[in-house]
Amino acid sequence: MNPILSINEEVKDALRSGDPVVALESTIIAHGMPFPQNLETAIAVEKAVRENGAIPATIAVINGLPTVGLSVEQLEELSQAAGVLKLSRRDLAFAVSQGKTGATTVATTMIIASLAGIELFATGGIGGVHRGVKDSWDVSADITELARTNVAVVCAGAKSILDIPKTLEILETHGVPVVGYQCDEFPAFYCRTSGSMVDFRLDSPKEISDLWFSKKRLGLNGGVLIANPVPQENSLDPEVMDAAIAEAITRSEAAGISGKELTPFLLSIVKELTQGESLVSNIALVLNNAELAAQIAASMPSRSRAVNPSM
Ligand code: PSU
Ligand code: MN
Repeated sequence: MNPILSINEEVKDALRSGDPVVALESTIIAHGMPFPQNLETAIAVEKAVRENGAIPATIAVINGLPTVGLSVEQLEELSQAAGVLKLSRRDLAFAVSQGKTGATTVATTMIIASLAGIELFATGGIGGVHRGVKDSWDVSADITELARTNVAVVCAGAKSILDIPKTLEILETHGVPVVGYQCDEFPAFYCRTSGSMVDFRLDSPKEISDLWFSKKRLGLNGGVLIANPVPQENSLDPEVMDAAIAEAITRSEAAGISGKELTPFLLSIVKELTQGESLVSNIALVLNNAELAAQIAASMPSRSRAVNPSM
């Protein structure tokens, strides 16, 4: 059975001719940033991908149809519509069968990108192992997706709303290589350091695409996580961020928040406590990741780009 996908013509053409394509997620638009910065960023990120030699494909589920390469009208709708679902792997079949509109998380963007034959994906931060996991068992489905789906994900590390050492441990268990781009430490989203080391440091987009190609030739399933630190001029003070995150966790516990609501809740409190500053940093790091993902995609040998035969 062919996957049910809508892929825009430009992306389809690029995939058919083996040109570089970069997938982009939509949870960041619908749930990660306020309007109008979310829409402005979504448009700027697509432009950054183009300027660095690749075709952008923002992904979401629109009225039940997994859509690869959103139009400006669809971006506008996602950026303002109330009631846009947050779709992780668990939620995808429900949304498709019920004709719902939803933003895709890292996990679901990977699934849809992979169905379309896209191998590179840029985001802000991934989900992972939450602090307090021993009681809550809260581990993001992003982790298990990285374990199984063949998409390379460029991120700025993970926010320290997560337990970063445990997140790296479980990535190791699942055999997911964590690459630091021009860095030795795994970055903590707004901050360039986290105290935890990456597995491998690579200093050029070409070396990252070589690693990706080797993984494919070895038949190793799963993703690669590329950690790209926020630009120095946009990084925030780790102490200020730690205090905001500790406060957010305290409030989430007091309010009894759990499950898929937890990440958006923590993100909104951190945003509130750090006011505009964290938003500026967030926008800068997403743009920075889009640029790197496009450079990696553009340095891949064309033959290594998969084209889904069902398209
Ligand atoms: N972390 C961030 N910003 C985000 C997310 C995580 O710093 O926007 C979003 C991403 O879409 C990620 C999702 O895939 O939250 C993870 O949610 P959960 O922890 O419920 O799996
Ligand atoms: Mn969770």
